[in-house]
Formats: sequence, C-alpha cells, structure tokens
Amino acid sequence: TITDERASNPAAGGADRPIGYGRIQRKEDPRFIRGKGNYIDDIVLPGMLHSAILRAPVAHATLVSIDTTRALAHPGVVAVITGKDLLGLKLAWAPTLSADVQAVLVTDKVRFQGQEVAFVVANDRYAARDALELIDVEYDVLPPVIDARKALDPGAPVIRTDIEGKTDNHIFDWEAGDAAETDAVFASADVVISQEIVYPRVHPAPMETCGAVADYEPIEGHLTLYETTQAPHAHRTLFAIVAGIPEHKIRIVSPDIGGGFGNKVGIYPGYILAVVGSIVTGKPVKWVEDRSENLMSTSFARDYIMQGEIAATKDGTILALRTNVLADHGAFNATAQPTKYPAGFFHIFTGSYDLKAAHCKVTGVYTNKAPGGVAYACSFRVTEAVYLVERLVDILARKLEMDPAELRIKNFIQPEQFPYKNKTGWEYDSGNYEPAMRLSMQIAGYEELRREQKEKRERGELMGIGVSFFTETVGAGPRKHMDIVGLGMADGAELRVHPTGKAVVRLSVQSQGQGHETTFAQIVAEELGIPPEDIDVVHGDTDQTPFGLGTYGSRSTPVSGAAVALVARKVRDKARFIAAAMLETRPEDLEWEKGRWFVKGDPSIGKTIAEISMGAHGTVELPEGIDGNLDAEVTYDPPNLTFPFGAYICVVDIDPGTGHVKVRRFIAVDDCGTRINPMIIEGQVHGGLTDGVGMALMEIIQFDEDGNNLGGSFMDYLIPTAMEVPNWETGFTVTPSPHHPIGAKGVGESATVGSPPAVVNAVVDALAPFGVVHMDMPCTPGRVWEAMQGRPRPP
Ligand code: MCN
Ligand code: CUM
Repeated sequence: TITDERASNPAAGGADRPIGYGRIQRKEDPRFIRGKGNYIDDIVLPGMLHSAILRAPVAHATLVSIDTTRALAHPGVVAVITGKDLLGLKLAWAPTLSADVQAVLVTDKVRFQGQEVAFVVANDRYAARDALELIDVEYDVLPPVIDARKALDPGAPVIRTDIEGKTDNHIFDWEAGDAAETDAVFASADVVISQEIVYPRVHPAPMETCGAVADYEPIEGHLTLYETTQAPHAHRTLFAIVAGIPEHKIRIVSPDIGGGFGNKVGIYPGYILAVVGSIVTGKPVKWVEDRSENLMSTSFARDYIMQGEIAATKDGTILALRTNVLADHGAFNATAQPTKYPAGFFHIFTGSYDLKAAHCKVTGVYTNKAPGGVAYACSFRVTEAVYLVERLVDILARKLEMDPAELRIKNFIQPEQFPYKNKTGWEYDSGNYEPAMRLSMQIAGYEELRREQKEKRERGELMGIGVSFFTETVGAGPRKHMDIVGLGMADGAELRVHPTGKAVVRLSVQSQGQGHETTFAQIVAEELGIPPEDIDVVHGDTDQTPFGLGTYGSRSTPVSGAAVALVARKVRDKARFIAAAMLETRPEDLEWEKGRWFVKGDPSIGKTIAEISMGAHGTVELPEGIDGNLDAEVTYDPPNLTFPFGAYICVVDIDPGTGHVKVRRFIAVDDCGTRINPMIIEGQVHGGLTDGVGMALMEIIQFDEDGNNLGGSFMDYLIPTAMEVPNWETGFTVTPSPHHPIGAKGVGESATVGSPPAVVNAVVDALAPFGVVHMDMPCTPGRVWEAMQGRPRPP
C-alpha cells in the first residue's frame, strides 16, 4: 500500500513525467464552462415537433375510457397517441431489463401515480402541455398496495393482473450463502445482535432530466434517436428488438449528459413514445420531461427493508451474518442489473470482514409505485449491502462496549488472504484494509475527537463520531456470468493514430460527467507517450463507436479502461514492427521508452510514435502482414470485477433543542488502485459524499396511504447544497487490481456507497446518551428530536 501520490504509479515514471496519469484539468470543461455543452434539449432539427405525456393522477385504477377529441382539436396539436393505438402497433408493452414487461401507455390499469397514459405531439411545447388538460379520462380507482410489508398479505389487491394466472404481488425469492451453516454458527455464538434496517426509497435526481429526440426517416427506414442514455449500444439492440427496426438502421446518439447516476440506464416509455411520434407524424419529435416527471416516474433507488443479524464472540470476533430482505420494486420489475442477480450485488453484504458463514435472502414484491430500484450510484445494490453491515457492526460495537474502529480492524480480511473468497461467492481481487482505516483515523485525529466527545457529553452537548468501512464490487462482467437481456458485459475500444501522430480513441461507454474525455485520453497517453491533448475521445454515438455495454456500476475504468490500455498496447506492438522496418533492424532489437522505440544499446537511434505513424502511412516498405496504418481494436472481457474500498469517518453536532444535525467534518480515505487522474477521483468522491449526506439526512421519496408521491418536486425532495456539507477531507491508499492491465479499480460510486452509514453511525453515536441504538434514514430534525424523546418514529 502506497500513500504518496506520485509514487503511486512507479511504472509511469514518477514525479516529473510530462504525460500520462496525473492531476490534469478536464478537457471537456472549456465547453461546459462556456455554456457550449450539447444536451438533449439543445438539439433542434428542421421541422421538429414537441411532445408531452399525460400521467395518471392516482396510484391504482382501472382505465374506463379515454377521449382525445378535444385535445386533437386544440390548435397546434398534430397527434394524440393512447395505449389503444400502441396495442395496434404491438408497442403497448415493452420488455424491461429484468425479464418483466412495462406498459408504455396504460391500456388496462394504472399501476402507479405518474404512470404514462397518453402522448401528445404538437408544434410547440406549450400546445402539447395545454392539450393534456383536454384529454378526458375516466378512472375507476382501486385500493393501492403502498406498504411493501403488506404486499404479500392474503387478500392484498393484485397489481399485475396483466400477467396471466398471477394471484399475488410476489416477484422473486433469491438467496446466497449457506443457510444451515450460518444458522449453526448463530446457534453457538456468545453474542447475537439483530436489527431491522430500512434503506428508504430515494431518487438519483440528475440535474438534467431524461429526454429524447427521435428522427425516423421513412424512405430508408432509418431511425436516429438522440437520447439521454448511459448505454447507447445496449439501447440500440433493445430498440431493434422492441420496435422491430433493423439494428443497422438505428443510430443512437447520446450527447452531453447532465448527470446520470443510474437514472439513465433503463428504457423509459418517453423514449419509445418519441420514436412512435416520429413514425406517426413523419417529423422529428422531441420529448423532455420536467422535474416532477423525473422524480415521480423514472428509476428510483433502494427501498429495501432489511432484517439483519450478526453473531460474534464476547471479545468481538464477528462469526456470521444473516439477513432477510423485502425489496420493493414498484409496479413493474424494471431493475437494471445482470440477469443472474435479481438483488444485484447485494450478496456482498459480508463487507470487509472475514466470516465463518453468511446467508442472505431477498424477496421482491410489486407495489403501486414507480419501477426501477438500481440507480443512484448504487453499484448494483452494494449501497444497501454496505449500509446494512456497517450499521450492524456499529450496533455490535455498542453492545460489546468496544470502539467501532477497533472492532472493524479486528475483523478485517487480512492482506495475505487476497484473493479472498467470501461466503456468498465473491472473489475479492486485492485489499489492504487496516492502513486505510488507520490513515482515516490519523487524518481525523480520532483519539482527540473521542476525548472531545467525552468532555462534551459531560456538558450535555451532542457530538457523534461515525465510522464506516466499505468494500465495493465494480466493473461487471465477466460476460459468462453477467449479461443484460443476453448481452454479455464486455466493452470495445478502437484506436487510430493519424499520420502526424495525433490519435482518436473510440469507446463503448458513455460519460455523464465523470470526465472520460480526459481520463481515457490519459490512459492512451500513458501507454503511447502521446500528450493527452493530442488524443480525441469519441463516445456516445453507435455509428462511431465499437459495441459495448455502457457506463453503470462504475464499470468504465475497470472494463473500458482496460480495453483502452490494451488497444494502445496493441498499437505499440505494431509500431515496433514498423519502426524496425524504418530503422532497418529487427523488432527484437528495439526497446520501448515512453513515446518511442529505440535501438537497444544506442538510444540515440529511434523513432517516436508520430514518426512511426507517418512511416506506417508513408512510403516505407512494411513487413509482411503489417497493414499501412497504426490502428487497432479490442473487445475486453474482464476476468473478474474490481474491489475498491475505503474508510470514512464523520463528525456531527446535534442541536439538542431542534434535533438538527450538522456534519462538522468528514474524512474519506479511498483506495481505487492505480489512480489515473487524482483530481477527477476527488471530484467523484466529493460528489458521492454529498449524495451520502443527502440520503442520510434529507432525501426520501415517500408516499401517503393512497399512493400519492410526496417527493415529487425539489420543494419536497431535499437535496444537499454547499450549505449542508463540510469541507471534505480526503486521503488515499493504492492497492492495484492484480488482474486489470493498469491496476485501476472503479471509484465513481464508492463515496455514495460508503458515506451513508458513516453519517448515520455518527448521528446514532451522538444520541447514545438517550439509549438510541438505531435510526432509519433520513435523520431529519423531526426524527432526531423524536428519537431524543424516546419515541423513535416507526420506519
Ligand atoms: N478514475 C481514475 N482512476 C481510477 C478510477 C477512476 O482516474 N482508478 C476516473 C475515471 O477514469 C473516470 C472517473 O474516475 O473519469 C469515474 O470512473 P469509474 O469509477 O470507472 O466510473 P464510470 O466512469 O463508469 O462512471 C459511472 C459511475 C456511476 S455508475 C454513477 S451512478 C455515477 C458516477 O460514476 N454517476 C455520475 N459518478 C458520476 N459523476 C458525475 N459527474 N455524473 C454522474 O452521472
Ligand atoms: Cu447503480 S447507479 Mo450507476 O450504476 O449508473
């Protein structure tokens, strides 16, 4: 484990290397800070029409009738499309990413508030919006299922009456680990603690909402779809399957994206409706949702009710973990995760600890709420897993009267145990946990903080210190274990070096703000010795990029980053043959130094990549089998996921009069292996920590008993601003991934995964004098105050 920034990449040449990895400014920023980004709503095509969606006002109702006459007569309205129209086109229902179907427009029954009922296409957005009010719909309201705990009650209203023979709201049961072995360990343990822990429904709420511009050209039968998507290639294949348009006649363009956070993985009815609108009207159609539509109908996150238990010895050796989870998936099972894993990667709930046994069981249910579930920097539900284990370990520490940091350290998987096979089947690639934990304690001044807390407690002041440690699993595939609707999780990369030595690299992943245009250029720069500014990164257009599964689960660096390193190495290897021909020597007599091949023993004789590229495209006679270019392509199928980790410490002060929680300090030590651009990594961590404070203290999508969404605007769904978060204190260690070509692990979701338990542990720690052992998120002033009165609000 290395903690010095520059020494962190010894292979890269140390402190003063001119190009490659390091803290360089983002290449994309000049365009963004000048307002020159090109987002969906910036796209204007000749003759383009606008659209709006009529949404259901209630959560559960039979659709009795729908009359569009008045809307059609409204000036400027070009078309009004209903579920009945879609039935004729066989497009009323679309397959979801989880082997279920979802209504594109309601045909039979409304299943959540905000569901899509009708689609208006008009000359401008105002006419489309106004016409919504002229559509006459009659609903017959049904009792809804809102509380997931009641979804499986006998007699509960059946939501999915569209599924033949369905008589309940059950979706799946899934388990991992060994139940009998785990029960046996529990039966003989000295100490068992048990707690129900709810991770409430939250929403990724990206700054840019979802939208699309569909342009169907009827003569060639060619569809161009500009779309807010994190996975353009996967979407193209799915559109080909759903809409029946041949795949080679579909071009998906994902322009600049104003934040995705998992919200832009799925295929929403709005995208499909824009396509239908364009086919029906013969004109390009734009659809852009507003904030409430985004919060009420697009992919939510979490909604896990977890019963968790730890078995341990008296002296604090953790022996086993078990959990039973009720997963609220909403009205359609549309979660976006590898097919094999209906609960995502939740079964990494064993965390960072060396256990004797573990077992988890997850039951998925339908409720009358919006579908989704895998979003908001979740790493396929590692968020829920880490929150569960890190809360349980804190509860155990309290019970055993042990320091929570020391209890964690005592139970860590040890460095020599890697690669470590956990009890639910994961193989952790590499890790060195204690130095990261110790570093975070050192930055925090942990002992001093505990002393301060003790003094304050004596004076009746409420100060809390929360510790969390997480292990993530990011970078899905390998393809043999992981697919989405049959598409294996691998990624392509294509690299072309132009005659003058400038290059273009084409990716199958899609940035939503993570800085790919910079970091992927840095990977090529590091491998070929071309400055990053001479390398263009192309992504987000299926006509211009190789096939691959896209950006989510922090897989871009683990998978696409590996593909890019390998494609650059392929070019480098080819360059060796061309250089040998140019220098009239043998390839094996050449040696590589960053940027050039030179003659072993005589470094003055050599050729730079630019010279070699000119040679490849020039008049030099090339060896047999070597084409006249310096191009290559690669498809990378990762052998395993990568397992980044981190140690977080949060310090809070609580106002005893109001219950208001102030996050005073937050220390985050992250280990994502080799660090390509430390500045971008810090940006990712800062963003994720802000997410974590938001979820822990403010954010929740709640429903009343009728199924009305109470978090449908930013007046009600609170997200943190600079006012609510402290100055982040970050540190890092470097434990490279042994199987990744450059040793990098993903980092894009680490802080969102790791920070909520640190904040909640701090709040609960501050409330220890009141006997509070657990509190569900969000720890709003009202809830904290009630907990202080000994009346914790029922979850
Ligand atoms: N990076 C690096 N060195 C590493 C690891 C990563 O320099 N060892 C850099 C990468 O090269 C990349 C960035 O950090 O520029 C994030 O990389 P990675 O961890 O591979 O994650 P992805 O690029 O695949 O991004 C996806 C991840 C996810 S799943 C969510 S959700 C999320 C997140 O990224 N959504 C985001 N961070 C986000 N940040 C912004 N601004 N916007 C979003 O929508
Ligand atoms: Cu789960 S949110 Mo990200 O994987 O796109």
